[in-house]
Amino acid sequence: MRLFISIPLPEELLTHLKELQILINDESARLRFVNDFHLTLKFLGEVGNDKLAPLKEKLSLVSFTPFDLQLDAVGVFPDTDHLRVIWAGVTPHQPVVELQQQIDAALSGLFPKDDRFHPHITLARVAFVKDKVRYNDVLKNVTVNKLSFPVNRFDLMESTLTPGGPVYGTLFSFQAPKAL
Ligand code: 2AM
Repeated sequence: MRLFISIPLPEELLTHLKELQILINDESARLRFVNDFHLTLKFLGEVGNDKLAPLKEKLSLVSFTPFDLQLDAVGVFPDTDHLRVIWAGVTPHQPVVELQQQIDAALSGLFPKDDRFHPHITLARVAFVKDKVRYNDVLKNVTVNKLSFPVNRFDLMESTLTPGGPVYGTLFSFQAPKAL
């Protein structure tokens, strides 16, 4: 099975992320919009059934303090000259990066470490760009509502590839201990 680990997002945020998808849409680029938003912490790829129990056990040992994130400006991967992924940012980076590093450390020996982690919420993947200057301008003019949301859980997700695009399902949730 194809697995990844991500932070689920609250309903109020999803509404605004859908609005952002409308704002980033322009005839200067052909986009493939995602219809299931999440903040990916680690992509695990194809994982054999035999690895599932140790994976779950190691993830259950990850302990983190709940934190708040704020939605931030729209950005692109890899850069404005090569537009492949359009995403919404989050701030601050530090608590998400720390959680990602804890997960990486917990899974060392089972999965390779991620050296480059940049927290983001993918809005769309770019099929092709007709006018790069114009499209970068469109992106620059998108105003993001800097909504705050709590992070107190991460999920082990399964991605099933279908002709209509990937379908995601939650296998297990890992809850942060309740704040005192
Ligand atoms: P992203 O959209 O947040 O960038 C499930 O496939 C998720 O894993 C995707 O949403 C993607 O996160 C992330 N991912 C990271 N590396 C990937 C890869 N090599 N192939 C597919 N998905 C990957």
